[in-house]
Amino acid sequence: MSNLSLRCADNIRILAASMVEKAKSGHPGGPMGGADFIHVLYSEFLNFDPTDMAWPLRDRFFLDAGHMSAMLYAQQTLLGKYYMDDIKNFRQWGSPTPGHPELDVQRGIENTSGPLGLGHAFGIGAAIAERFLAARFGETVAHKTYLYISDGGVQEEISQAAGRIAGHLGLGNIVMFYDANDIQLSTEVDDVTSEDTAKKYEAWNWHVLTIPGNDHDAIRSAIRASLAETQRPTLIIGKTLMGLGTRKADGSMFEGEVELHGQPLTGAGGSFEKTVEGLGGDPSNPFQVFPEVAENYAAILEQKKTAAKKRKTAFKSWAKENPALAEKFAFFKLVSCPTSTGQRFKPSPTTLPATHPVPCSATWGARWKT
Ligand SMILES: Cc1ncc(C[n+]2csc(CCOP(=O)(O)OP(=O)(O)O)c2C)c(N)n1
Ligand SMILES: [Mg+2]
Repeated sequence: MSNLSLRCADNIRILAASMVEKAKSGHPGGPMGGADFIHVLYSEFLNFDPTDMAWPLRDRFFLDAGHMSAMLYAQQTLLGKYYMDDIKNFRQWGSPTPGHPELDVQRGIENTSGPLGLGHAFGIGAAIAERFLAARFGETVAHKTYLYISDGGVQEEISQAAGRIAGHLGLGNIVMFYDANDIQLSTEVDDVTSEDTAKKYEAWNWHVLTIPGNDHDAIRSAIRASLAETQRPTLIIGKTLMGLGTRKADGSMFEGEVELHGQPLTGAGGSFEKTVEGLGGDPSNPFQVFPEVAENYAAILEQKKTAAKKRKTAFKSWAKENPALAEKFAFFKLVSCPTSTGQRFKPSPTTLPATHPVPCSATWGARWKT
């Protein structure tokens, strides 16, 4: 695993822990353990256009574990979608960073989450919709759907219904990462269940891989193997470490502890200062993006834009050659679910309060100056 890749994940860990510490509430342990997966996914695999976040052909990322919002906000901050002030105001009334995420496509938040299992079901539904469109318009409109779930989520009953139908339909467009840190809320997973999650999903016709979930190379290989599997959904069981990088006041490690689930590191028995220091940050100014991480993400954003532009050009050629289908696709793109009165409506772009503008890509780099 490269030092730069790890440095990016450590930056996410520091920002997530800092948000919770400043808010004096939230969930630092899950985000610190999941930082490796989310960084590798967003930087190397997820296709989207940073200048056009609602682009219909973008890949989707559905977070099931809403309590891990700090991880997603930290990731989207590196991608230029939050100002540093936004994440400094984590969990504050009226801020765009509520404790559990709320739909905000312009900032890369594809679903509202909090009730465990719901993100699993949203993701499967979206993947079915994607296959529905691909069946009518061809693979030119295809994209991937990524899901992120945790111990509590895979146990929820709604997840069984969603997982079963995804396997039955052979939704090869799904890649779900399971953050298996063996801890859930106030207990160890073994204390409440002895279910074999791998076998359960295999029985539903899923392609299941088990990997060390904090190892960047293992994550890369698993995502590649998932993308190569087109006939079944993939579950990547990532054995992660809750609160990776957390230290105690004497500098010794304090990882994998149940207490790290839902309170600031300090309250849990760790030391915020020692943790930030150990992860290579500055405890007196922890809300920072390291220069090399900023440089890396600036290059990543350029790559995403270039790749999206290429895809958009290909789509335009397809639309020119298939005008009737293109017109129909535009219709599908514009309509949403029927309302209770049976009328169809056009979804408007997510409405954002004027006081919380989304950073625009032209000002990327200036957005952290607060
Ligand atoms: C449907 C539902 N029931 C209960 C909760 C309360 N809850 C929040 S997090 C959690 C479990 C956390 O365990 P895990 O998903 O493994 O997250 P980790 O502790 O590893 O961060 C529970 C039960 C919830 N969010 N949704
Ligand atoms: Mg867990």
